[in-house]
Amino acid sequence: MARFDDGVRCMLMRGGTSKGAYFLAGDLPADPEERDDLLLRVMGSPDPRQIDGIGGAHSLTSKVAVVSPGSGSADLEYLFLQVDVDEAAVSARQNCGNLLAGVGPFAVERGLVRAGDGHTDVRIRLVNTGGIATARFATPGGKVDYAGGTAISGVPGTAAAVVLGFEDTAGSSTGRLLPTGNEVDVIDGIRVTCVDNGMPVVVAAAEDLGITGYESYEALASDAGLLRRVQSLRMQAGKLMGLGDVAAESVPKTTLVAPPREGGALCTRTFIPVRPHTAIGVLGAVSVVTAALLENGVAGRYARLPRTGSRVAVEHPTGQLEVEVELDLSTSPPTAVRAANVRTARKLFDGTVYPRPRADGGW
Ligand code: NQM
Repeated sequence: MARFDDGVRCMLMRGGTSKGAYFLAGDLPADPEERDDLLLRVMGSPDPRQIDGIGGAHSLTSKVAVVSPGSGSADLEYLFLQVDVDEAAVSARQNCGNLLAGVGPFAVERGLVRAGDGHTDVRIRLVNTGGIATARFATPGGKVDYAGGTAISGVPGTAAAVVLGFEDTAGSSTGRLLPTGNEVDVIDGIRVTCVDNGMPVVVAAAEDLGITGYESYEALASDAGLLRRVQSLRMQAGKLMGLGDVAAESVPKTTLVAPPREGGALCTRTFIPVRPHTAIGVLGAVSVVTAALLENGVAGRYARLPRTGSRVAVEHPTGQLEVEVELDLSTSPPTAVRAANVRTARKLFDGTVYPRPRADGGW
C-alpha cells in the first residue's frame, strides 16, 4: 500500500459555484478503494465540520477532480468524486459541471496539455458517465489567466470566462433522457418529471409540495417536513429511474419549479440530494431546462421559455444560471443535441495536502 506521510500534490480550485481538490490521477492510489479512503482523510470526512481536513462542510465544497491524459479524440480525462461530508462515502455516480470549469486550467498548470497563445481549447472525457465536454479558456502568452470580466451568480466579483460545451449528455447516469420512459410519473400523489440530460433530476412543482418556490436557502434548509418529502420523492424516483436504492447516493437530485420572477425563464429550488443547493448545478440546470422543454412535462407550464434561440436563464436562490440546451423534439422520445454554459474558475492554492492518518496509525 502506498504511503502518504509526505503528503499528496493537490491544487485547491473554485470551479464555478463549487470548490474542490484537484489531483493528477498518477498522484493518487490506482486502487479505487485505497484512493477513496485517502480522499476521505484529505477532506476530513466523516464529520459535519470536516474540521480535520480541507473540505468545506457542504457537498458543494467537498468535491474532488481527478485528471489524467486523454486518449482518442479527448485531450483529458476527468473523474469527478463527491466526498460525503457526514458519511464515510465517496461517490463516482454523477458528473459535476462546476468543477469541470477548473479541469482545463489545472491541466495546463500541471503540463498535461500545452496552452495555446491567447486561448486554449480542450476536449475532456467525462469518465463518470461517458460523453465529451469542451472547454475554452484564456491563456495569453501560454499561461492561464484567471482574471477577467465574467460574473456568475453565487460568486463575488468577476473572473475569466471558461466556455463549456457538452455532447452526449442524454442518459448520463441512467442510460435514457427520460429514465422512466414517461414525461410524467406520480409519486406520493405528486406529478414529477424524471429526466437525465447530464444529471438525473426529479422535477416537481414547488406549489405541489406546499411551498412557493421563492424561499431562501435557510428557509428550505430548516423545513424538516419538506426535506423528508423530498427524500421520499427521490428514493422512489431512484427506483423508477433504474438507479436502485439511492438512500446513500448523491443522485437523483430534486428540483422544485415555480414561475420566474426575476426576468429568467424558470425559478428553481434544488436539493443535492436532500440538502438545498445555494444555486443550481450546471448539468442539473441543463436537465431541468430539458424537462421544461418537454411538451407534457411538469415544468413547462411554469416556464417562460424564449421564443427564439436556445439560451435559457434559470433562476435560483442566489441569482441566475444561463444554459444553452438544444433538443430535437421531433423524435420520440426527444433527443438531446447539445448544451453549453459559461463558468469561471480560479486557482486558490497549490501545494501538498496531508491526509489524516488512518485509524490504525498508517497513512
Ligand atoms: O450539475 C452540485 C454543483 C453541482 C453539480 C450537485 C454540478 C452539475 O453545483 O453539473 O455542477 O448537483 O451536487 O457543483
